[in-house]
Order: sequence, then structure tokens, then C-alpha cells
Amino acid sequence: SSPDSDGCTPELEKAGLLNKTKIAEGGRKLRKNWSPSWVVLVGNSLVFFKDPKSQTPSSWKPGNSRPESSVDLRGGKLQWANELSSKKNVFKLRTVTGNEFLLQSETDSLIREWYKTIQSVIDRLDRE
Ligand code: I3P
Repeated sequence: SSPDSDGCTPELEKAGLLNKTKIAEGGRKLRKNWSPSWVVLVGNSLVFFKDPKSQTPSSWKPGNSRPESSVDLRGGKLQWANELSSKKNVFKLRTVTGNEFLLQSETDSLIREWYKTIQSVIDRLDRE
């Protein structure tokens, strides 16, 4: 049987490296500060970790992998937002609490996969 036979362990949907910046907090605009982030989509949440590659080898241990922040996708809104950046392949995620993030990748196929997967989680939560 599967290790999650009780169905209580959130399903890991996707993980990978994206460029990230937060542009609003509770509806209040923030100054952009792009940085690479290890992004994990698990259950109803998008979880951000510091880019392990930007850290020294000794600072990156499994026990140190505390998330930087985490976003509840329920009620979230996703939209392509190339007009909000000089970078290509940018989309915006807005949470119900009015936090806004831009996520970006140089790789077209990769960013499209992320968009599609996050949108499918939002759609699933909308139907609940
Ligand atoms: C910002 C920085 C960002 C840029 C932003 C600049 O300058 O260059 O990378 O966003 O553009 O203001 P600073 O480092 O001085 O804060 P993009 O890379 O997404 O274009 P913006 O102000 O037009 O959003």
C-alpha cells in the first residue's frame, strides 16, 4: 500500500527553482527584490525556500531547510504579468490576504508548467 494510506499527508505536486519577488503585502505595494527561490507546491500551499545554490555548502543541511515563507493558495488568483517586469515569462500570484508575488523563469516550458499546476490547485480549491 502507499505510504499515505490514511490520505492525510499532503501530496507533493511540484518543486523547482524560480525567480521570485514579493510586490505587495496586504495590498500595500512593496519595492521589488528579485531572488532565486526553491519553490515547492504541496497540498494547498506554495512554499518558498532560500535557493540552496546561493548558500555555502555548510549552511545547507536538511535540518536547515526551514521555509522562508508559505502561501495559502485557496482563493488565490493567477495571471500572466509580463507588463509588470522587464523580464520575460512572469506571472503574478495574488493571495486572498492581498499579498502579491511575481514568479519568473528564463525557460518558457518550465514557467508554463508552473502556471498550469498552480492554477489547477486553485481550481480544485475553488470547487471544494
Ligand atoms: C528595480 C530592479 C528590478 C526591476 C525594477 C527596478 O530597481 O531593477 O529588477 O524589476 O523595475 O525598479 P532597484 O534594484 O533599484 O530596486 P524587473 O527586473 O522586474 O523589471 P520596476 O520598478 O519597473 O518594477
